[in-house]
Amino acid sequence: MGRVSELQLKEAIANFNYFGRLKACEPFGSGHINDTYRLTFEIGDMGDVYVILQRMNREIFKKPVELMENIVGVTSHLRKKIIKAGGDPERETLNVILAKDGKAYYVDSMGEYWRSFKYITEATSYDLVEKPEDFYESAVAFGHFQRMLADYPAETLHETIEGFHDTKARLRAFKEAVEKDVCGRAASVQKEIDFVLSHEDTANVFGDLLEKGELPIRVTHNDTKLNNIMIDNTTRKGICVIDLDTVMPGIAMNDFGDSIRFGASTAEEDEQDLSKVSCSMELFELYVKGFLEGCAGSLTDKEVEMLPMGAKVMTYECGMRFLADYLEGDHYFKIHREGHNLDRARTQFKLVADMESKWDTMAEIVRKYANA
Ligand code: ADP
Ligand code: GN1
Ligand code: MG
Repeated sequence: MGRVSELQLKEAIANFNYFGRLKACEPFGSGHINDTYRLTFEIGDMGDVYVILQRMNREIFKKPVELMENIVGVTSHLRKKIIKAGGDPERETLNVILAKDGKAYYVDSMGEYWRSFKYITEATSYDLVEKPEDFYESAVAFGHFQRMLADYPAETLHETIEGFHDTKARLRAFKEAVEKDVCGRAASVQKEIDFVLSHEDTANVFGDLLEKGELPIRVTHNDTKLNNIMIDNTTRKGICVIDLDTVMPGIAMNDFGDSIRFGASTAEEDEQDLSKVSCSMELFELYVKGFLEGCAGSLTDKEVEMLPMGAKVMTYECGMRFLADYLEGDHYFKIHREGHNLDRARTQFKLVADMESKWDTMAEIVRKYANA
């Protein structure tokens, strides 16, 4: 896929329904998947307007047209609900800006897909929790997001990444990466590989429960990390859930768990000093409280009971994905330094081990709010 060239960027900008004079164009955010830019347009005397422009990752998203169909469908659904509830649909959901030909995407002359969104103003996406209350608010918003999509026709959603949170399949792919060892890196990370292999039971938990019919399938976000939510700078509420590429049928515990893995960690996802990495029980508790409030009684007893497991499974799965990518030559997640994916994998395994040592506390916290 390669880097975005200036020419390619210019071509994309020229083909969306933008007005005004382009004043600035800068790479934006810290997502690992798409190439995101923030553009600034000056619109006469009305001042500056920002928009988000993204080149979609075509190696990861093989069916970009279907993916955008999902996003248009989901955001239209959310928009109606937000209006009905008296909210602001310009800030509380993503809004797609159409290309000049009326499509929700633009295909450039290199065959790459681009899309654009209105910019959520006066809000911030965080890579680390700055104020614990923000994490609580993000939980309410992610829970509420899931609830707003409870009546979305799931059968109309395309699977944008096959088996995205099929942890069993992820483990099979991991083993293959170890076996092939295309970069000759496996021997140097044997300790991490052993960690993954010794947790096979963690990979099987949800697949087994699903097979037994013990868990409901819902429309879920599937990528609920803290930097995929915009926190309002003034009210500090979780104003808008973004990054809707993986909204698909899934299980509630994964949305809960992915947030814990990223946001309840005491360090950033790529921290190299592992002594700084642990799962904060204070943040875990805030998230449990907020998520259950946001879901507003829609979860079954089994789902609630399995929330801590969601945290462990998502953290384990993500660590395994980072390590597999390291072994395969870093082609999936964007890296910014040598060994970046290995550092990320290590923080995840440290978190899994930490969660295991705090297992009883996590279960107790969940019980406390389940019965509240
Ligand atoms: P990726 O899949 O690469 O993570 P995202 O869609 O999450 O891509 O976008 C990357 C970052 O860009 C986000 O974490 C957020 O900081 C910023 N961003 C994305 N969409 C918007 C938006 N509509 N308004 C403001 N910021 C946004
Ligand atoms: C990716 O797109 P982004 O950066 O928000 C990834 C998630 C991982 C996460 C790890 C489509 O999320 O699954 O959990 O990185 N998204 C995709 O930080 O693979
Ligand atoms: Mg993102």
